Amino acid sequence: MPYTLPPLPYDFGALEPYIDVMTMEIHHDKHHAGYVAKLNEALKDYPELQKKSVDQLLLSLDSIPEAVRIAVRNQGGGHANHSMFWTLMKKNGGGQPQGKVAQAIIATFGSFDAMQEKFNANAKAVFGSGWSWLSVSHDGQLVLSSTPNQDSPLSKGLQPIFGLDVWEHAYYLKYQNKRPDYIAAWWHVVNWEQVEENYRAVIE
Ligand code: MN3
Repeated sequence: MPYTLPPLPYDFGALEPYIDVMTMEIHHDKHHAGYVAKLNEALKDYPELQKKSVDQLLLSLDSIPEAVRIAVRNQGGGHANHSMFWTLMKKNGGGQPQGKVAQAIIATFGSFDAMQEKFNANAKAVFGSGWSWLSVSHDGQLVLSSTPNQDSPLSKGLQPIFGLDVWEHAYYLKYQNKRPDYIAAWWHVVNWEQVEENYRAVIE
């Protein structure tokens, strides 16, 4: 199978108490695995598409045959988004960013707190399921946005460096209807070294 589920880079319980162990197990082993399986199933008769990375597929959705375009958008988006999401968290994470991404955040939004406030507002405002993102545009600018469902910023010409899953499956077992509490807790597990690496990979 061309697309595979990346292993979680830490134990299922590593993000406790902010993200509970059962949520992590189901989220990774069932939800993310499901996106991978359905993407492989959708592209089984498209060997040329299978040669592309999932990010490459999402960069040019218009060029994907119509018969599988929605599957690539949803299942491929789910695969790409979650593959990044796991790496954006770690045990004993949180705090504030350092390095170039921190400088860019201050230059763009005025302060880390101002960025965080807008990011959180976008996350809370997602109606139904979706994501809040910090991305880099083609001209190197940081951009905050949200996407519905599993849509990737890549399909909008943005390179995501940082994003939060606000689907209910990401938080419902522990936080139920209290999405704002989940959003607030999540900042305690952010892996800022990875965000810095993602930012440098785009701008350098
Ligand atoms: Mn999810």
